[in-house]
Amino acid sequence: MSKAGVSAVACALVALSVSRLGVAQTAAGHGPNGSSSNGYATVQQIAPGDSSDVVMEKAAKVLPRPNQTAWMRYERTFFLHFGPNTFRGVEWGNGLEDPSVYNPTALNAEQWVRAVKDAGGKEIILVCKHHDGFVLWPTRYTRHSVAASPWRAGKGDEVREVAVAAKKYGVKLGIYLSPADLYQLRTNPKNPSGYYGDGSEKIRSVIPTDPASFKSDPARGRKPPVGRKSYSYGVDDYNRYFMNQLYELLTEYGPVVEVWFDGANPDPSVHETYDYAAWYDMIHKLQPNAVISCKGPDVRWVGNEGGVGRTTEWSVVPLPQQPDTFRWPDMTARDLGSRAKLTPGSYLWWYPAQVNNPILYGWFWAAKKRVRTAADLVDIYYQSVGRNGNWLLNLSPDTRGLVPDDQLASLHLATEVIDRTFSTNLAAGARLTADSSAPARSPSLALDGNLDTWWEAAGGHNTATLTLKLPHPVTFDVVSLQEAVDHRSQRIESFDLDIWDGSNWKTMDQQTTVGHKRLLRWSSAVTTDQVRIHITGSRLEPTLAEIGLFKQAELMPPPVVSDRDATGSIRIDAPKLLPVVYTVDGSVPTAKSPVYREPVSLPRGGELQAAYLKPTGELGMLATKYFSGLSPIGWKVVSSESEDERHPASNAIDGNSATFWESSAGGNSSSHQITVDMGAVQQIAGFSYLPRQDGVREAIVQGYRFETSTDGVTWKMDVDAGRFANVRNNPVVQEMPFEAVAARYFRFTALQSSDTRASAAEISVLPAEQH
Ligand code: FUL
Repeated sequence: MSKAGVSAVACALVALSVSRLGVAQTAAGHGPNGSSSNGYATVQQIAPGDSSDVVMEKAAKVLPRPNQTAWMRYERTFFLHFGPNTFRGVEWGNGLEDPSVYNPTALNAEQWVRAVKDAGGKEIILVCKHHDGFVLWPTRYTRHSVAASPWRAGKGDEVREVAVAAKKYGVKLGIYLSPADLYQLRTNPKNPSGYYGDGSEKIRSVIPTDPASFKSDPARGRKPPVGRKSYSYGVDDYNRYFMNQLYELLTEYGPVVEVWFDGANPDPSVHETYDYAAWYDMIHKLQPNAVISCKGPDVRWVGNEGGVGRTTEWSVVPLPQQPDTFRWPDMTARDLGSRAKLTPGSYLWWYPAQVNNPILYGWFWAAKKRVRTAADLVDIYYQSVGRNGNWLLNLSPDTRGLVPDDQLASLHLATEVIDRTFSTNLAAGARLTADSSAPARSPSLALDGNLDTWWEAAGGHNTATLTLKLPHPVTFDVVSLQEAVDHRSQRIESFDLDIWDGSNWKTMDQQTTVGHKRLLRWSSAVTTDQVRIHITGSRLEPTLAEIGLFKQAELMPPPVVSDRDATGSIRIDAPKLLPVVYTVDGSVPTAKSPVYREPVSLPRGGELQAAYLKPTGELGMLATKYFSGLSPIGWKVVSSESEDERHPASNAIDGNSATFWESSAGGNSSSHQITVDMGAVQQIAGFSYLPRQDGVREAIVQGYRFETSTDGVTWKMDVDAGRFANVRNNPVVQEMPFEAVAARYFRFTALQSSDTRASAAEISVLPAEQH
């Protein structure tokens, strides 16, 4: 943010005092909504008698809080998941891990941070402790940390190495500290004195606590680092443990811009109450500029891990109660902030979306996990940054402690496409006019490259028409719009984008919200010398801080690989009149790979990779698609415990990932079952489960049993009480290997799911020779 911007925001908030959550409250004498004299505030409450105009004005005058303004402009940020799970090839650990598993041979935090920097990343959020409870810095409060591992002979500090590298490369540091902690779980046989859920009383505790008297006398502190203070909270053992770790992270590693609290918990059988209010309070004292994300007041999880923001994405969100006492549940509904949601009594709060997604099909590296293609990453950029969200892309170092080349290659190519696309704003030099403008808010301010100056419609005008006249016709396929959110909140509710075709205006796109950034991306470019932005709905006078027209970088897009049909065939759609080369053995295609002529048959599973072959001999962008397990050729469902009439059991073996089986509601929630006859005996060594792919998180199976039989009468238990880790948040295909068996029938039982029903888009088996 430019200096001008900081002072403008500061001015808007002058005379406001900031409470625990950074809620701007007015000096004595002002109303309960924390509104300043011009009505702007960081929280507004809708009163029962408010007219719809008043509601709209309040919503349009909710400003980001000071710690959020810089964050919103980072746009591209990175996560880094690395820890015991990396060495065990799992997504979720169990708390039984021996610290000796953590033993990277070549860990190089500079390599991680350089990857972030080269990809235009402004921030790296490091997982400092995941759900397994292993601590990646030498904490004073448990031996279960890097200090007990062979890495750097127990002298290593992963957090320090990342913090030092981040500072060197000018990348901001964020921390992820998992509230769920399986090592500390009261029931963990490896740690019988675990704190999590130990039923201890809340007692006055000084943070930082003296580790020697952590249990016996927590009112005894240890000396805080120079320039830091001690704080006192009434907390139980686990919260004291957690806060001491937070304290270490927030006082010993330099500035921290984001603290990420995950809501996930692999073992909810043991209950622990998190003292969020105390955690937030201490964060505000130690790192007042940090945003608190996910289970916190400043940054909202977008609701999926697939990299998809809403096309209507409001950063102003109504809360049912005061932000100070709210517990920040996941907000996954489609509509979070439209007019219909702004009901009396709600508190309106700046709560922008963060789109987190892994570059692998999972958060931790494992040899088998595939990398998203550059084309996927570019799509995700448009679906996150381009939809008023920040993108949080995860990198996964392998067991060496290095981000592998395949992740770097994909990221590098995606970055090149994004950076080249946005390097030239084709609207520069154009003349922008508007049918109305507020004093000193002329349209030219939307073309000056400065987000802190903006065009604003004249008072009383909630619609507007802006016309961009270009000195010459330009060819573009991306339009970028940005509102002056740091100064005027988010207001635009709907707009049309028109181009002049020489004799008429032609509407190219109709969309809803804009916010910090909205990107329109078209499948074919248009050429024109006049563009019109028609703002058809706005909560108050609309603003635009910047407008851009861009042409997507001319890299050859990937061809489109179809689903595998029930007979095992896959088509490649290649609208460009160029040959397509492909492979099915996991290798990247080259100019010498087979040329696609007819559907490819992969009845036993595998990966298809394809790219256009240009006349120069170079390849275009890669499409890759993985097909799990055997095709269901000749399979049939023998029985299913129940099925919803719209989602029959046969959908689970139809080779179509878009349809799914769903058991009917009200059945026995722990035994929804499906039995399949594969028609002939096969050697199999595992099964795969593809969760429903429609974005709905209900009825996704989390715990299962898998049995096989050669005759449908005698059954062999292959896996009892198995679990899919993190499948609800990240519903990608789950492959569960087991010892090879001969089977003609299989029976899949859902032992636990995300509600009383069970569902499956596809269930298949893994042929034995693959393993
Ligand atoms: C989820 C976790 O369970 C995953 O393991 C990962 O850390 C992701 C960012 O959040 O909720």
